[in-house]
Amino acid sequence: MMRRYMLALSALLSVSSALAQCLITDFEGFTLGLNGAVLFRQPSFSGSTSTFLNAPGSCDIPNGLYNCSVISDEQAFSGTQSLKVAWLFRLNPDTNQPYPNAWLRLTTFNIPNIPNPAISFDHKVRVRLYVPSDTPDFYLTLGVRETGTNASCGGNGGTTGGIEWIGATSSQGNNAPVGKLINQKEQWLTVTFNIRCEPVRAFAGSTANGTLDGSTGALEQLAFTPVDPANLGPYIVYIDDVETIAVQPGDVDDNGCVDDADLLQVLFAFGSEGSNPADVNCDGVVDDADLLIVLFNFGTGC
Ligand SMILES: [Ca+2]
Ligand SMILES: [Ca+2]
Ligand SMILES: [Ca+2]
Ligand SMILES: [Ca+2]
Repeated sequence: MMRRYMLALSALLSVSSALAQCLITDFEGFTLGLNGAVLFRQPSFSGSTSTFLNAPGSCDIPNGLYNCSVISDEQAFSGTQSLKVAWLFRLNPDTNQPYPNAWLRLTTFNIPNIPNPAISFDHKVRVRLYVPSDTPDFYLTLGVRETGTNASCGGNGGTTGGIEWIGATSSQGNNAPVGKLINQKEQWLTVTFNIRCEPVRAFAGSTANGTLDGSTGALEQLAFTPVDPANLGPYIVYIDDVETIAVQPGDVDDNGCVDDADLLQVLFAFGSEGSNPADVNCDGVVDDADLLIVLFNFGTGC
């Protein structure tokens, strides 16, 4: 009986390790100045949003050219390097007015280094951001492609299948996703998308239907939607440590240990509705069910 249990357990572990959590990249070890070559393409790459951009071919910020997805050592969450992303929106040349539906689609599509990274939809995707004070506020949304890949985490997850938005509850001007508000400046932020918990909205492709199909796919894109589309920028954002992490029941702050810090987050958020990390059972409200999950798991991982 015990042996059968152990076999079942090891089978389960081997299945889950096929797409185990991972650090997709910390942007270390790449040549400084590489543009549009590591994880995310240049802002101008996607035809979905290039219309909205003042996007020259190159990245030369001192000379006013903002088309950057460059390896930089100006800021770093880990090590000495991160990815510096910079773009500028433009006025609609027909009306001389800002586009009310402006956004930037920053995609991993078949890029030379770390293309279409494979992820499990059962994990969280975590991104670190540093936003300089001059960058206007924006919304960040995660786009995943339903490729059903068998690749290991961070490997090439492919480019077939539809794309769903994770973490957007609405859209601006019809198609610009409104995800997590990013309005804190001059500090490293941790932005976490708990894929199974977040609202899902359809973007594009055959299986894009507002519901996650399958359990694996590719991290296809990040969407940057301006809070005020009339604010053309420039927008500068540093990205570091793009990773997936396991969902550990009761670990609200994702530090690997369920303790009184997690308990306090549930208590402070008690009664609140909508997307909230303290809603550990993902039912849209922070209540005693979440409290019980934290208490039952108290001490785990500590
Ligand atoms: Ca780094
Ligand atoms: Ca779908
Ligand atoms: Ca914790
Ligand atoms: Ca709940």
